[in-house]
Amino acid sequence: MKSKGSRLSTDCPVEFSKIVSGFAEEVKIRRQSSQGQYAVDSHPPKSPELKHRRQRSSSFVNGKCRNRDLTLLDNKKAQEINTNSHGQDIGIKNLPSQRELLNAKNGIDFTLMVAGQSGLGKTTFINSLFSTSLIDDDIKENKPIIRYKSIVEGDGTHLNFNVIDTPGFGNNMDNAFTWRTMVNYIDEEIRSYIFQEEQPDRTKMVDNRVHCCLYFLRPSNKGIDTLDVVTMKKLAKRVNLIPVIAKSDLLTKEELKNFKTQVREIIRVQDIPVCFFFGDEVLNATQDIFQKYPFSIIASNEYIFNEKGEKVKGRQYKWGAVDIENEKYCDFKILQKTIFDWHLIDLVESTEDYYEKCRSEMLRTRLLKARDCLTTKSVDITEEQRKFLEEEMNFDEIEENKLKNYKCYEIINKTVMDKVATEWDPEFITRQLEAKKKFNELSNREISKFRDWKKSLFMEQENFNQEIEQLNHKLENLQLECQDLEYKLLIGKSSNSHSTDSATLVNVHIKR
Ligand SMILES: Nc1nc2c(ncn2[C@@H]2O[C@H](COP(=O)(O)OP(=O)(O)OP(=O)(O)O)[C@@H](O)[C@H]2O)c(=O)[nH]1
Ligand SMILES: [Mg+2]
Repeated sequence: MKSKGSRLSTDCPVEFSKIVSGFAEEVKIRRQSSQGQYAVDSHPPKSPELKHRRQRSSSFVNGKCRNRDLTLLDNKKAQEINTNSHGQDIGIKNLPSQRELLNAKNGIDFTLMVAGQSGLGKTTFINSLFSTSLIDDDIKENKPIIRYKSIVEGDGTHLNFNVIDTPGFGNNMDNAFTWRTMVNYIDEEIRSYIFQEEQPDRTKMVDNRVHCCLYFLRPSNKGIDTLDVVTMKKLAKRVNLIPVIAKSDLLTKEELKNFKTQVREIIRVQDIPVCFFFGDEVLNATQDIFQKYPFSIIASNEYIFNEKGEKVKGRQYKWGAVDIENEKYCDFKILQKTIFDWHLIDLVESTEDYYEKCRSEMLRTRLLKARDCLTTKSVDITEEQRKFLEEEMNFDEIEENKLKNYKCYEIINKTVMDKVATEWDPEFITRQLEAKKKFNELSNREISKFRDWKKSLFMEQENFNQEIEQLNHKLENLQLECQDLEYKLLIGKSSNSHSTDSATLVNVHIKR
């Protein structure tokens, strides 16, 4: 694993991992209750190390790290931009420190999702991270997705930390589409942020975009469930996914090693991208994640005494105890540092890049929808407006239009264009597909019912026809019998009377 010192330029200036773990005493974790109020868990400072950390300045704006920006400016360049063409100071020397203050004031928004099948210790892990019951498992809300908000304060800045828990995942009888809830949630938060940015008042913007998803895998020696493979595939395209092996204390050292290799192989073969959004510029600096995953973790909310007699978070067994923060036994501490110390900024910035792509795609789609409306004439606009759009707008090079794009929004009513956002909404599409599936099932059922019905009608008709034929046959026989009888009767009569002429008799017989 890379040492922290080797990648100072992208390191998070505040060691949030120490702050979030209960052993950094300066911690203030404010949990947001369902009523929107914050409860404060505060720990008075004890360690002298905190003094040192307090002196380290911290600065972020929209997830940008001060250190990273400053390394871009060498001294000469800084001198140049501080002075005008006559070499006079133009007063922007203090810009970095002003920016630092501003950044520290804004804090940093970070959202972590924990996903994976039920009972693998997601909730326990989050509570172990914070050494406090951030997630209250006694309050059982019957929801597939629950967001917990907290503010972690320290070193003159703060972390607006959100945890997305996904309780009960994979507990249904049919789990074929259970991943949809998480995927929809992630997509929806992106859309919601785009929508917020378009509002006139952007001071109250809430950033719930998911920056990282820890996917918990069941410890086993039989590979990964199909449900996990499918879910990871879907999530990995939308969020920085980091697979972790849950409850790794249930495997022996050898089993764990083999399982890690198996997981890496499955992930490679199935083409599941880990931390998909990391761009080329941070790929080298983030190699530790790619070399280390899947992180093996043991979670616990209990405290034990280690061999040195120190009180530590750990699990007690009949045969002994495990300190979960000891890197000899699991990667809990390394994962905590990876997320909060070493790659917090990378996770936030890379998500920002993904967001930019989504935003640009969505706005582009709106303009193309406007072109469709124009060509299909499905929107009511004046001749003058149509002329403007047809002559002035270049739909092939949207960027070239600059402010004309805005005019296009104005002319083709935004609601018309927003329709496409709904139409492209994965939830809408899924529901539409479901409705279509249901409709097809229903119509297939009715069609087969109708076929059975038709078949039985045909059979009945066949039976009737046969009956009719038999009756006709009987009738014919009866008629013949009648004729014979009548004939016999006439013969008998004629032999008795001799008077009736035989011609009439024959005539009657022929008529019959
Ligand atoms: N052996 C072992 N048990 C663990 C570990 N982590 C959690 N557990 C136990 O596993 C059980 C389930 O843990 P939870 O944290 O509730 O699991 P979850 O993933 O949140 O489950 P759902 O909320 O149902 O999705 C609890 O009894 C935990 O004490 C671990 O690392 N090792
Ligand atoms: Mg849980």
